[in-house]
Amino acid sequence: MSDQRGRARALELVEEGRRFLVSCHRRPDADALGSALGFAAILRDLGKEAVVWVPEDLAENLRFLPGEIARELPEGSFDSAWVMDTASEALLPVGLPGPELRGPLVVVDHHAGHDDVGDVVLRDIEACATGEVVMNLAEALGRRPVPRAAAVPLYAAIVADTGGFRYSQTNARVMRLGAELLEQGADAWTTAYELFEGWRPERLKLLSAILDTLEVDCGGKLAVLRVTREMLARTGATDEMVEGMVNYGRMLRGVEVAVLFWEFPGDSGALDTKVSFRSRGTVDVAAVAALLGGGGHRAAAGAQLPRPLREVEALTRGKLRALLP
Ligand SMILES: [Mn+2]
Repeated sequence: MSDQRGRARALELVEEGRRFLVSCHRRPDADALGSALGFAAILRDLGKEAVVWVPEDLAENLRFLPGEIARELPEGSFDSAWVMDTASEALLPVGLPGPELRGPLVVVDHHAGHDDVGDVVLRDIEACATGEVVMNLAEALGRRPVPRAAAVPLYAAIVADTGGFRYSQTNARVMRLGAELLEQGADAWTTAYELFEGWRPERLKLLSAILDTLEVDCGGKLAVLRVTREMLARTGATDEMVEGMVNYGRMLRGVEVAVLFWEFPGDSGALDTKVSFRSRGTVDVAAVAALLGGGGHRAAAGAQLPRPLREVEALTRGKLRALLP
């Protein structure tokens, strides 16, 4: 089901506006940042001024994405502010200016679980990526095929969220979007290498340490992995390198759900626990994550709790055992 309530208003805001602030959720991934860069390129193609603003360090594997990104919020006001791939108020960029400076806040998204964030919401939960929602918006704005400057970031957005055109939302429509972006200048191997390969030795050593923690539960249907601060210190790996490690649990034949418990520095100075879920599709892990105060998609979701790893693990495994008898 699509949420098209905001579509007419979003198109109006593009047509009426002159200067746009474009951003994405905290700790951006390729869909979030690629959608922001791609949308900004489409706005510029329409003769508008677009500022892409991301007030934090970018993960190393996103640095190949073309387009200028402001770390500091530029001077002046905006006619509207657009935040990509965001379903929750808590994930809005830190320091997002108030309505008097930024204008209406437009949220562009494809997550099923969400709160009421955004004055205008453009959400399509059937889209494979927010990048696809941006391409549909481009179509309504008469900008298809998308301008060449938008092709690399939007291709990265779709490749990342479909796991390289592998996950269940991959279909003929999604492949046609990919084909258009390749025709407009994206490169398949460069993108795949930057997003999925190009690892540092510390990351491979971290993977080895994580695999050592593997436990299989629920008659082979649940794979459990862990990351502690000690493992990160021992291997020299960074938190950023943990991204995607949960996928290794799902690779096991017979596993329906993989879960990774990750000690993560919390706001209070104590350690939080992040929980990452992956499902093969039969179990809705977004619903499990929601029980822990998190969210996400049916097959990929997460949560973060201000409690020690062992406690969060016991709580989570209890909930998963009820779903995986
Ligand atoms: Mn996404």
